[in-house]
Amino acid sequence: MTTNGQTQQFDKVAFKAAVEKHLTTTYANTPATATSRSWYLAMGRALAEITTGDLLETEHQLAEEKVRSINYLSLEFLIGRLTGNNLISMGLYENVAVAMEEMGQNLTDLLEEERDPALGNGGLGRLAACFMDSLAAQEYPAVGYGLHYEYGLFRQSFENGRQVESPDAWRGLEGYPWEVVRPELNQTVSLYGHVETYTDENGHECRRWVPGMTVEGVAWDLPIVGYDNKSVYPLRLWECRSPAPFNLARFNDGDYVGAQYSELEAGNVTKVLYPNDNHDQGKALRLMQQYFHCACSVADILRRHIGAGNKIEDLAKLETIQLNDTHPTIAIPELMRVLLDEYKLGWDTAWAISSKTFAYTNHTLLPEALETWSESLIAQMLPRHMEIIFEINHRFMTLVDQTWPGNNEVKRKLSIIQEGPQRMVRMANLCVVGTYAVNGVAALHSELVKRDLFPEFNELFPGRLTNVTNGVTPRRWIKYCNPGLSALISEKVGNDWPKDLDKIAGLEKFADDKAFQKRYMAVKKDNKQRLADWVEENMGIELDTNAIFDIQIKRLHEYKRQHLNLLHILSLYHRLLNDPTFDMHPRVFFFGAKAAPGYALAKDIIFAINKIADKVNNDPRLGGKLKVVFIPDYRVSLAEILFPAADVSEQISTAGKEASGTGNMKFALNGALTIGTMDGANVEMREEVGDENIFIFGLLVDEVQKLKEEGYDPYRYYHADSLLRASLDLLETDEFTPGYPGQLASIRHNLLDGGDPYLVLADFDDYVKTHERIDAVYRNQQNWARKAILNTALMSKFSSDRSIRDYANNIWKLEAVTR
Ligand code: F55
Repeated sequence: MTTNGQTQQFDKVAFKAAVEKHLTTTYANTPATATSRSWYLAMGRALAEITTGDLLETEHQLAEEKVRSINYLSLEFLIGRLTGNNLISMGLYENVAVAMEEMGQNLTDLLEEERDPALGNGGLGRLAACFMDSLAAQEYPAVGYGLHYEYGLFRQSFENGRQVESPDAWRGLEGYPWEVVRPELNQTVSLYGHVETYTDENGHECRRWVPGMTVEGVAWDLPIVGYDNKSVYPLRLWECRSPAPFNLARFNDGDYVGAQYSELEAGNVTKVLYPNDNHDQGKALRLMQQYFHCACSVADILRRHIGAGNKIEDLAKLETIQLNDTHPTIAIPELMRVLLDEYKLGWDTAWAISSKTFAYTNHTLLPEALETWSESLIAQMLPRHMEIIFEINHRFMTLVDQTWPGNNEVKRKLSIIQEGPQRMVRMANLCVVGTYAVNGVAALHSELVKRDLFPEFNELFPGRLTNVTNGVTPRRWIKYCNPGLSALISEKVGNDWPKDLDKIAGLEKFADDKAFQKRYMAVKKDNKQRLADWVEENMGIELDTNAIFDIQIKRLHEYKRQHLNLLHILSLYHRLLNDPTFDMHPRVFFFGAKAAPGYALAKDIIFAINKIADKVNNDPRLGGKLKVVFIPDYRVSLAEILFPAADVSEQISTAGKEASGTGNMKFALNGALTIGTMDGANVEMREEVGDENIFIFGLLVDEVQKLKEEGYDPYRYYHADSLLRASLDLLETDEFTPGYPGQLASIRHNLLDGGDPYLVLADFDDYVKTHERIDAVYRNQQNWARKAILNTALMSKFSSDRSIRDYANNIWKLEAVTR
């Protein structure tokens, strides 16, 4: 691992002493008897001493200089392990490796002791983590605000092929070494109760919230370390604690005890991350999480703002708040409440401040993922907020009426309140009305947000709806996870590429260089071996690294179409066994995916993949040409092994459904070739790498819409395509579930009689043929190497540093501040 030019001052003797001190006094061990885990913890604490100091100094400097900051509000930050990454950012990787070696410890082994903090579901949470890394790397003043879940995303295991979930106590018994509790930042959060009218000292009639109960918000800071600079920003995670004994007494009084509290103990609010991605469940405890997160974060932003000697009227000048999807939307009425009821500002003043402070990122068009909350639930839990939402909507409806006089249709469509048997609050509409910028996450997605989701809003607020294409951090997703490739890149283009990814374009001129191709492919081979070793050790499956490693890793969802991949595997199985003329280069298909615990079909797809894997991997008739590996408990630390080892990246969502994708970018940066639809960021990746260096297939967005309008009939494809028919029919037999035919039939049933909502059958034939092209190209290793190199070389657009600069320049109007 190469070091940065400008490393932290490192005093090895002092560092070793700090590690030993933590080993003995914090973890009650001796160097002679300590386990690797204790050594890892002690090392983590010693490093955190450095970053905590830098964090406080950065905080102090930014407050003194009264600079503009971004506050990134997200219910999820899927940060992954911090130790290795922070060592790289601090420029201390090699120094610390030597120091630990002198104490008889191997750094690589110690890093394996860290559990992944899995405080997110998937792409949305991981994006937030990449963004924090890029904010710090470029020194854009920032605070990340999230929740301190006691349990992160569930751990996944398989029992007889079926997903089993277990709790993820990511902090262990000892606590997480990188976090520091900040008791002086505690907040009190109110819930329930009622709203009353009172007369203030000037004789004005005012409204105020009389809460029914309060809970305590405790701040935990994690350090986000700027790569090769001295800035450290906080990722501030709020933990909910039961009210103090004083409140408990009120609670027990009887006055405040309503049926509504019974199941909602304060200690439960931040117990667990909700495991749904792209699906809104509407649970009361989830709304409470959202409000708790927003109330603590808004209060902390105001504490910083006022505490630094600024006027409330200047809030939008100095602070901007980015809402990561609609999950923190309740921050808008919360800020309004504080400005109106606590700072006593008039509505127009308060609204001018609030609507110039917030911006919103949309991550999905899927109707089932667009959040709504029932009016009755909000009115019960947050009565004053419901009043404020009604007032926002009332004023907004007046504006709509001025623009489209008498048009009730458009009013119904745009209203924040959805009428019906029970009135619902549409959080996305509230966001569009209450923010100064709304962005989608890839060019295609942002166009669809304007064209299909919010066309009238786009007319009403011209310029408010924009695009910021997602990106990923090159520090974690190349430098840290792929040291072999990193060394090769540095040799050719110098050491600056991790903070200036445009430099990586310097590789382009080596794409045809035979010697370079060899070395590039040798790195790939090593990375495939690393993955193969992991699979052998953890799953007992032996793999040949000469095979094509074909990988699909992402949440399990119908729209992502893992079952299209599976049907292709079944088609290969069928051909290998039934068509003597059929030949293929050996392939290993890897999957990694968690299914939301309540998502039955997604779980059935996992079961089917596991069952098919069992059979295929042990069937001598296949001559070792086909292997299927479902990696259990897919998570960031496994992603770090998988992305560098891929030859082929599966990005096969139905066109128009995947907002962006970010795994697609990680694969291509690490030299995998994409097979993908014209969806999300795939479209822009094709623009960058050129059509010859990506395998595009399938229906386009407009073709999908047209086919659906005409009346899509999956049976048409079933009857017309014998390979498809044979593949689908295998699911009805007991080929993969001996003695139990029909165990995999739900997938076939969904695709045929269930109407195939994501057009799997319509794209099957093109998908199979495109895989045949991949097979042919792979046989020419020079040609393959050339394409792979060009993928790495031409992907610099997809650095999250560029995404953050886009936000900073076009939305936040934010300047970097160096320390
Ligand atoms: C989590 C919770 C809820 Cl309630 C809804 C959605 C999610 C979630 O995890 N969404 C998610 O991951 N969305 C993804 O965001 C990525 C980053 O923008 C995109 O790349 C990806 O296309 C999108 O599906």
